[in-house]
Amino acid sequence: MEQTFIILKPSTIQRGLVGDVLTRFQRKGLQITAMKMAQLTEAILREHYAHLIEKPFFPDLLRSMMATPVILMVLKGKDAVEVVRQMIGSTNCRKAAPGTIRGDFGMSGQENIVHASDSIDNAIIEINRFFKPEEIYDYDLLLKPATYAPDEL
Ligand code: IDP
Ligand code: MG
Repeated sequence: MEQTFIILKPSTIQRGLVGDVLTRFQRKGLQITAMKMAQLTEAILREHYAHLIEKPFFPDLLRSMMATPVILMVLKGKDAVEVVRQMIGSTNCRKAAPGTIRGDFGMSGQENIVHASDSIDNAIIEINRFFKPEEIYDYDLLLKPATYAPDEL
C-alpha cells in the first residue's frame, strides 16, 4: 500500500492541535507507520522546499518551520497520497474548504497546520529525506478487513 509523508508544523504544536489533526488521520483509517519529533534545520528545509527558494516569502517560511520542533509522520493506506492531500485542503487556510484540516483549523497561508506530499514520487523522496528505513514500521493493522474490501487490499 501507498505511503505519504506528513509534517505537523510549528504552529500546530504551539496551538495545541496535534491531537486533533492526528485524530482525523486515524479516524479516516490511515495507518501510522512512522512518527517522531525533530528540530528542522535550514539545510533540510532548503531541500524540502527547493521549489520555493526564489519566493519572497521563503525567509519567513524558513523561520516559521524552525520556530519549534515539528512532528514528522509516515501514513499508509490505499491511495494515501491523494487521500491525505484532499483531507488537508488548499494551501491557504482561508481558501481551504470547510471540512478539510486547513479549512477547519487555520487562518493563514503560511501557518497552514500541516505538510503532506503532493505526489507518489515526492512521497518516496520525502520519506527517505526525513526517515531512516529502520524508523518505519511494517505491522499489521487488525482493523484492515473492516476498513477495506478484499479487492482493495
Ligand atoms: P503545499 O504545502 O500546499 O504543498 P506549497 O506551494 O508546496 O504548498 O508551499 C509550501 C509551503 O510554503 C506552504 O504550505 C506554506 O506554508 C508556504 N507558502 C506557500 N505559498 C505561500 C505564500 O504565498 N505566502 C506564504 N507562505 C506560502
Ligand atoms: Mg507542497
